[in-house]
Amino acid sequence: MNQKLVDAIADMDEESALQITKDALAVGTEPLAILSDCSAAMEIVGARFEKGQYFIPELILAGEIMKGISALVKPLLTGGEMQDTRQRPKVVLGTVKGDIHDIGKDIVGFMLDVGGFSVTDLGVDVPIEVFVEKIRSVQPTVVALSGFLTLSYTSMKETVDAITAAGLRANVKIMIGGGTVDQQVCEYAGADAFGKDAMAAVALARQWTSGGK
Ligand code: B12
Repeated sequence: MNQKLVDAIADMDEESALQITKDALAVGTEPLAILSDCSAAMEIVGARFEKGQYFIPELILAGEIMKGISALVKPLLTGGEMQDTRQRPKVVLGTVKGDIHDIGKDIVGFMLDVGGFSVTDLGVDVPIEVFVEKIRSVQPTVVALSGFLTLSYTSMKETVDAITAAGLRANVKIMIGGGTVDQQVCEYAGADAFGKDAMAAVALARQWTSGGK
């Protein structure tokens, strides 16, 4: 772990966090190791928020720092031979209704993209009917639902129920993830699997399709 990077993010020092990331990438640090440091730092930010040491502005700033770091890391992950996008297995991804957290979702999205999938990202606070409409039009093999709030568990369940009611459940595999989502939430929501991080999302998508890289 790069403790300096973790501390810079956790202490809201955006300039240092970006500089440390640039320096680390320049000396060949694994981009995934940087993302893992980011997750560790966000844990600290979340804990400080819970203790009342940080407030919403800090959460927003932490989100901005994460996005800045992601932008530096992403080009290094997308290098290499890419498949023709038309042949890629399709994934429809979004943060469920009522939830606007998108940092984890975006990481999942770009890891799937790099992993050889064609990702349709519906954004955040995605209404249930939008998931249903997009599954109908895009015809993905995989649906990925992200959520970081406890109330998102209900949105996940309602989204899966609506997909079933629309007669589309048999056509898709559904994975969920984000925050405290676990196997229990997966069973409650009626999804097929939960993934703890973006690597798990890629592994599941590969398992469910013969595609990917
Ligand atoms: C940054 C942040 C925000 C930012 C979000 C900015 C953004 N653009 O996303 C802002 C300020 C907007 C925000 C708002 C709120 N937040 Co907030 N937020 C956070 C914080 C600090 C970090 C979340 C994050 O981005 N982590 C970084 C990513 C990279 O995390 P990660 O988990 O490692 O991501 C991986 C996995 O989750 C997984 N994954 C993610 N999605 C998916 C999907 C699939 C399919 C799979 C397989 C895997 C997967 O892959 C990711 C990459 O490896 C967390 C604390 C925490 N520790 O999580 C609180 C936290 C999630 N927020 C919380 C709260 C309470 C709120 C607010 C309600 C605060 C308020 N009073 O207004 C609002 C809610 C707004 C809303 N309607 O959504 C609580 C949730 C508590 C709960 N159980 O419901 C937390 C846990 C903080 C806390 N400890 O109290 N927040």
